[in-house]
Amino acid sequence: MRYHVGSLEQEKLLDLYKAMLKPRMIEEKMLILLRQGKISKWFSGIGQEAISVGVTKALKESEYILPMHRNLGVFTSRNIPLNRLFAQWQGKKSGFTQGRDRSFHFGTQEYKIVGMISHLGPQLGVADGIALADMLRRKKRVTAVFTGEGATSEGDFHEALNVASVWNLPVLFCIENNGYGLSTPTNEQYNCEHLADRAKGYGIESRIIDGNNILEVYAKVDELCKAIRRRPRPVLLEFKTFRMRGHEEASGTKYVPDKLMKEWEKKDPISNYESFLLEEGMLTEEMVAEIKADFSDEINTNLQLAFDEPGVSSIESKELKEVYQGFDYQNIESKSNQAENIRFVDAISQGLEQSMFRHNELIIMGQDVADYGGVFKITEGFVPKFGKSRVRNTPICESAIVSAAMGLSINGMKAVVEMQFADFVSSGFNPIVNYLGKIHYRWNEKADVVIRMPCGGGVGAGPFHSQTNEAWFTKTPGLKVVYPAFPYDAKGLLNTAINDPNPVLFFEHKGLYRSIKGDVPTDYYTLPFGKAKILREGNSISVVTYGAGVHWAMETLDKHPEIDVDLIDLRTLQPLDTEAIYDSVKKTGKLIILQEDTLFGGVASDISAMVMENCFEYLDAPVKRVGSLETPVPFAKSLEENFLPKQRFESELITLFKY
Ligand SMILES: Cc1ncc(C[n+]2csc(CCOP(=O)(O)OP(=O)(O)O)c2C)c(N)n1
Repeated sequence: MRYHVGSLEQEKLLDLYKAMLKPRMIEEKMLILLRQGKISKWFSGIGQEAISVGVTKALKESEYILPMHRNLGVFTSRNIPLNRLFAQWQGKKSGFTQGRDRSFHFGTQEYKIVGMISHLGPQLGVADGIALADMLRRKKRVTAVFTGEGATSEGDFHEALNVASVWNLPVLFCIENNGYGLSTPTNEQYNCEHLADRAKGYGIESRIIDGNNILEVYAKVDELCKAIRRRPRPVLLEFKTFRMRGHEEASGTKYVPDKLMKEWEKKDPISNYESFLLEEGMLTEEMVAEIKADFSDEINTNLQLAFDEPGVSSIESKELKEVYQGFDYQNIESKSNQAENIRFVDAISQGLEQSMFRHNELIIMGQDVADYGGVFKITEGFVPKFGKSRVRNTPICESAIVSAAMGLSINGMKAVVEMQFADFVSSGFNPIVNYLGKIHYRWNEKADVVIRMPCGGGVGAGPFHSQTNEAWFTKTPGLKVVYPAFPYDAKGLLNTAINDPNPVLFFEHKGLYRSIKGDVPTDYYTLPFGKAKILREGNSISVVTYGAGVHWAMETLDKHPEIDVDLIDLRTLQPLDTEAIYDSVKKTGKLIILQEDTLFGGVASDISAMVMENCFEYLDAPVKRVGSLETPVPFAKSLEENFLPKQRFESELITLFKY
């Protein structure tokens, strides 16, 4: 292996050596502990240390780095105290996730490290968002993100590179091409010569770097970082290297030809570099022994600290509480008494606009949201007021954009993402439920993101533009779900959603956009989450519903003045105002829940179950759920009418009344 020292001083050369040796020695220790059953899984980065170390050392400490599962060298090069790392791997409290997530699945703002989720790809879009925040604040910084060659096959890789290119974001995309993705060799993973060649297709620069040569890694990345800080832009790096151990220790390397192993053994980044330094007289055998003895002491001392720490115990209330970031809701009332009678769509637009004035670091992202104003015209006229850097048109890549919103939040900004139609959220589902929804519980980081969801049927739009998919999200701890039915609620709740540092799915029924009007205060105001609204009061039945269901219920009830009901509009589904529901049921003794969504596994089912569990003695009739037919949303008017639950609600209401 050839080493070009260039202008690097001896001190730096030795520093790089030590920085590679430390993770190697930690790993060797971990492999022993693994065999002794003292730690669980281990994903080895042995043989790949030059990449983690070279990249981290080229970055400034203020620059974010997003490592994967083989990048121990990133963590050690950022000088994370070893006892905390060891505690993390043992699921202990002084780790970074309080025993809630394993291995390298954590981040730390203190060290500007944002660890992976198991799904690999979303990391890349998160890096885009972090870099976007730096760019918008005119901070000349680089964000570095890692991926294996296997994960480059995920859509997230393509989306993230494309977004970075279109927005010219200062991201260093680092592919560690180590020959295998689990057992899959590169020729079954991709069909081009070099992954670096793909950069051309995205219109970005790339380099191929010998990932086993620390001086090549460090020098090239350092030079690139300086260039990117001067002139922000994305760059794709392909580090050629090899995975010397199994995917994880238990899975072995049987499928790797011996010849390959032997070839790469000779290219070991540490032994080669050590020999070079010895030959050059910059290192002596005594120094090597001394460095190793010091590291060995450090590792053993810190391991002991971690082993001595008691295991975590589950305090249920704490576990539940920390799924969400604490939010000190401020009730803000409209300053003036002025109100206007406006449409649902206008109320949302107004809330969004006033929030943009209120939060200078709030960014709106979505397809066609800039000059075009979004397909529903909610952001019409925003560009002249806030500029295109804050009202951002995105390519069609929901996953990367949700991930980028996550990145904006990590870097201290706020984001509102407009799904063009709620149906398309399925293309961004993974980062919502796995990244945004879980991040606070995992490592105490907020996801200050609102996802606006134009949803719902009755508009003759067929299976892919009509769904109301709130139950995909109410199921996932960590997300908040808001579903207003009136302009007043829509504006106030949207403002709160934007203030709340937790991820909020904000459902806006398209059918209500232009059909429902109401008096809405002209000024900014907020409304609390978790407070249902009692729209009508009566004694014979409790009707619980939300969204378009509220209007269907009102229409139906208007036809039947003989049925006096409590009509409850839930307004938010997570948190859910169970108290309002229980209080009403205890009074009326009968409950019917109306939802637009298909019935099975929906919100109505859970409310029904909760009422059975908590108010059984008060019930005078079985709880009734009414929802859409268990089919996709059909297109033809007659089919859709029968699909939707409005008519069934009327007959079920009468039946329940007579029960
Ligand atoms: C979305 C997703 N699919 C599959 C897996 C299972 N899995 C975890 S790592 C891995 C291989 C990754 O290969 P590569 O990206 O090359 O990284 P390497 O492990 O080689 O460093 C697979 C298949 C996963 N974690 N996430």
